[in-house]
Amino acid sequence: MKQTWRWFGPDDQVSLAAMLQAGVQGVVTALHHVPTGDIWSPEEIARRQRDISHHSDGTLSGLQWDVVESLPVSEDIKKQKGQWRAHLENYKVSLGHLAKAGIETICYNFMPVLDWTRTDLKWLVPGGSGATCMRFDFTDFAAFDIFILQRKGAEQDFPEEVVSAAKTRISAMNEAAQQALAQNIVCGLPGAAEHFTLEDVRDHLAEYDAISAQQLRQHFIDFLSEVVPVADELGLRMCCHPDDPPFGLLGLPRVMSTEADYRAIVTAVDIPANGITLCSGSLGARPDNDLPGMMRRLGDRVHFLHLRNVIRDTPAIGGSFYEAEHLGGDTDMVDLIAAVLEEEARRKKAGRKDHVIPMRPDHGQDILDDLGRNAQPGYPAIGRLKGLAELRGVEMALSHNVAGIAR
Ligand code: DNO
Repeated sequence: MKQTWRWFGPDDQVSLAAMLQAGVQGVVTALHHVPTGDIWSPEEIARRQRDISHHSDGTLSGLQWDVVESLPVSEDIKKQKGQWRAHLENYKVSLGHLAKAGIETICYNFMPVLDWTRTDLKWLVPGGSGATCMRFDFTDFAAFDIFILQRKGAEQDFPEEVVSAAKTRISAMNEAAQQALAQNIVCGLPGAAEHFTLEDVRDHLAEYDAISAQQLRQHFIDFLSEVVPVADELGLRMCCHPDDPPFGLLGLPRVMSTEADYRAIVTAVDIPANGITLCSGSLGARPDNDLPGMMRRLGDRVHFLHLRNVIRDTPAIGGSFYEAEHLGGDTDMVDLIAAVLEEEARRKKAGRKDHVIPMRPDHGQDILDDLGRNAQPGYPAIGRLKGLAELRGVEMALSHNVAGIAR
């Protein structure tokens, strides 16, 4: 695996030097300032590449931009309305510019309206260490949906006991707590392409009333049919990030939550450039997603890995979970990494030039000096460094001859 790291650009509180100290080999970033749907110009791409290859004092960092996360797909493309055809053309032009700049791996998602969703950004990790992490609490989410957003029909989307727990929860929250909850959910977490108000969310939801999951999947396939042949021609690898969390929210359609969803998409446009971001943390929030198995069965198309773990409160689909230590959650990370190494060995044998798969330690708990640093939620320096070090250790141990995996 190539050990990469998400960096939000020069304003990121985590410096290039810190990344090098963590042993990072490559960078994952995006032009977050370019509005979704616009073209990424060669100048802006080159400027960001320079931000990565040079420290602020002008000396070389030895790092390069390996993966785009994300080249966002506009709401218009997802809904096939408004400017969607122009956005599609712009997307292809941006791909051309990225290819010219030598960046080959392009991550994106096809989640309607909201990118990743959490209710709590600083939840105390159980055990009393004082570390914090991100959490998705189903009752809080129901409280938001039913009582703050006041979405029509929301109450019918939750089991009765969750509705009544949400009622109790909301009445115990003061105005500030309610605002903080809404902020966490709709405001757009780091990397999200859009930052919405409650009103914006209501407007978007109304537009999705007429779009079924089947139709959204068709829009997705239409997008891929246009974009993937271009990517293929340019020598790029596209990789779709799963829904996070991988179950329905706000009555919206979801089409990238399960192995079956992934299979439908990769076979609909059956060329290698149409690939997957295997995000073990997002997918792992559902007990029926078998991550090592998915890697073994879909590995051929996995162009990018997000390695992260969660602990689920319940075995039900669509419940609460929190972000655990990288080796400590419900996904068997050692088995998953073994599956990755098997895939890399297969690719190497087949002579594929992409036999080293870029991986980033996804998210991290806030520990030690992270507490109080106020870096981007989910993207602390030390919590991620710890995750990366652990993942690297697993890879090294499994790759060692004594473990019997010939690479
Ligand atoms: C969260 C991220 C996501 C991801 C996008 C990809 O931490 O994994 O925001 O970048 O969904 O388009």
